[in-house]
Amino acid sequence: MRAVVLGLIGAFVLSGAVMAGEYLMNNLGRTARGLYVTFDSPVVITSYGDDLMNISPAGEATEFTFSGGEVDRYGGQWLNWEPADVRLVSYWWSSNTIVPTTATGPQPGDFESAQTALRVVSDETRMFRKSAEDYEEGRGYEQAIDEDAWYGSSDLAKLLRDNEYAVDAITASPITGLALLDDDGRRPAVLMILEPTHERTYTESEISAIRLFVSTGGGLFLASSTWRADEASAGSADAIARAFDVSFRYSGKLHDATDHHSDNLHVVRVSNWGEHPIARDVRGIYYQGTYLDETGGATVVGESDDDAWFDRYRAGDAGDDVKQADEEAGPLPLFAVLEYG
Ligand SMILES: [Ca+2]
Ligand SMILES: [Ca+2]
Repeated sequence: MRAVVLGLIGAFVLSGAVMAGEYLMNNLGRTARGLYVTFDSPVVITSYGDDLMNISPAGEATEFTFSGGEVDRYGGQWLNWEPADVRLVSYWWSSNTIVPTTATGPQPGDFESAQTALRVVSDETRMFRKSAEDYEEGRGYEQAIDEDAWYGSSDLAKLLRDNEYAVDAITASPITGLALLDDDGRRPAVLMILEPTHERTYTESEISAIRLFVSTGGGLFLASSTWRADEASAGSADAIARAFDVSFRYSGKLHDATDHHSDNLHVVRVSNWGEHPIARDVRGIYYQGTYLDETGGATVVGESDDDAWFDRYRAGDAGDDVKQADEEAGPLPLFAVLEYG
């Protein structure tokens, strides 16, 4: 295959005086059915082939989609364009059948990057600011990847970086497919949404963008602590989860009287792990939050003990650390993995 690629590049060089060309390899890891390319100035695609037979639009443009066929894993699509000095800036493959609509045009978020790096983007569009005494200008936000106070996520970011991941944050809403791209037009491997705040809920268009990101090959790491009856909007994570037929239990917090940290019955040590690769070598995690109410098509990979329970928030309190008869008992699902799209 490599020889074929080199041969094609050679052909492009020979014809480079009047037109430019590129061979784009499908490195999605599976069969592709659509390709989106974008240039820094308008071009005419003078020739292309052979696997994706349809091009849209037909004339001069800066963005094109190819469809109407299949490209095997590690196969590719070649294309030539003119003028030759225009640069192809980015491209995405899709495993889904692409039906370009002339009304709105293809959206880059509809496509998977051919260049997905080991990059994790943390959602910091809705950071919760700690109280005044905890706050320093430019800092003091819960779960911020640069925050090294106890409520920050700098330890998690460091762990990811130590394992070769690049970690950065999206800070401006709305979340869109384009907003997740880096400066080179590459999509991240994973979008991380850790405990959305009490502030603004996620809009329908953002949730659609997140679902599209996942259905076209992106990863989503979604976590929720908990939320109270009088803080309904803090259930933002739940609205995202429901887009994948999963939900977080409302208004309460997991407790375990026999496995917890220090005196905190609600900081539960979780030791029951399934066989999934994501749980491999995991022995214990301290966990604070609600549980997964509906798990839909997801595979539960971590659950509580039998003697854990869901301590419900009652009117005016945040639970009483005592199990009442009507409170759900373990085992309760806490971690789940869903293949989607
Ligand atoms: Ca226990
Ligand atoms: Ca209780």
